[in-house]
Amino acid sequence: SDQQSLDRNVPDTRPPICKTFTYDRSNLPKASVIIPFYNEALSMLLRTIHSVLNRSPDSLLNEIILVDDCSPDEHLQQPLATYVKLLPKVKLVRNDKRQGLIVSRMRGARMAEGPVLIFLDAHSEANEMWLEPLLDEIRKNKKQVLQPFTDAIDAMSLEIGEPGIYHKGSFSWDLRYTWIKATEHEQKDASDTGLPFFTPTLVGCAIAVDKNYFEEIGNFDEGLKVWGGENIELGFRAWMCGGKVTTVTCSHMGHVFKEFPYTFDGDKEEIVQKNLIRVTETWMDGMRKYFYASTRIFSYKRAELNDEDLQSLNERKLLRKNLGCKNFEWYMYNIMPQLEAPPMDSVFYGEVTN
Ligand SMILES: [Mn+2]
Repeated sequence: SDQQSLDRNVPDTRPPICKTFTYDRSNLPKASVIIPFYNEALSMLLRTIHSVLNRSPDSLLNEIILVDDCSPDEHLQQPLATYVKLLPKVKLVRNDKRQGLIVSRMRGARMAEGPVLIFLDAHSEANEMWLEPLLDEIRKNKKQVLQPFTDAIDAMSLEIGEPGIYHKGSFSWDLRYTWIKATEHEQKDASDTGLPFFTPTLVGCAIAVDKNYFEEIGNFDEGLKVWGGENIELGFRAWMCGGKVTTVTCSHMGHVFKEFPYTFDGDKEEIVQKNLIRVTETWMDGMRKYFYASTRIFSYKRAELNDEDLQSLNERKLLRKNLGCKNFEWYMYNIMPQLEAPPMDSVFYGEVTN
């Protein structure tokens, strides 16, 4: 019950300029933090919860919603339920069966009472003053999807590492998430000014967004199963449909980058491939050809889509039309010019496998 005693000294990884900023808390919207988990180590989950409770001003934290995606782990049953009852603001709901990360996040989002949603992975640690800079950005402009700056927590020692240099979220033509290094002047600018910088796609482990705006642009695409592609899809959608995607330099969040980010029921590769096909078909217009050229498996899987898949895909295409979103070429030229089109006119382009 004594939260302060559970706090530790962590390295404050924010750029020094951030420590000079002040925020008028009475003017900031309140946040609901949504944390889905599946068989997370209890200690890691509690580290996430306590860091949010300890490092968020009471007046700005509406609630923390834990969504158990049907974890069989015993520690996460009665022991967690009993412990959570001792904590202020923490709600625990459990899925009857596995729903995956994306659907679990949306379950939390629908319950949330705060005007701002913050989706957080269950293996995170919020750093000092993590919340105010995010909320202040949303106060200034609701039509954006934000992420804090992510510091890696070492998966073995569980220590928070030194902050990395500034990267933006990108993707390869097979729609895997990649990082691109910000240019030297962008890096200097970010650390000197503490101002947010734009990013083409989201890393996905922590996302902050105005609840109404998120609903307006179609929430997470719940046709994406379990995990995979949702961070790229949301990046495309926000940019192409009149919003923007930003990394908030002064908000720092520790995160354990796991080898397997989320546990799957079923064939992981196949689920992710189908998700990526869905993202491609919804958003990439004529540039889909580069995606399909990157590996032949996508064409095979595309042929396997059934009527139900195609119907739900059409619903997303309709959403895109109704929102009056720009085309993918606009996105590539304006937001992601660093990514070059593959050499389709060369003799061969593609993969080598054994
Ligand atoms: Mn994660």
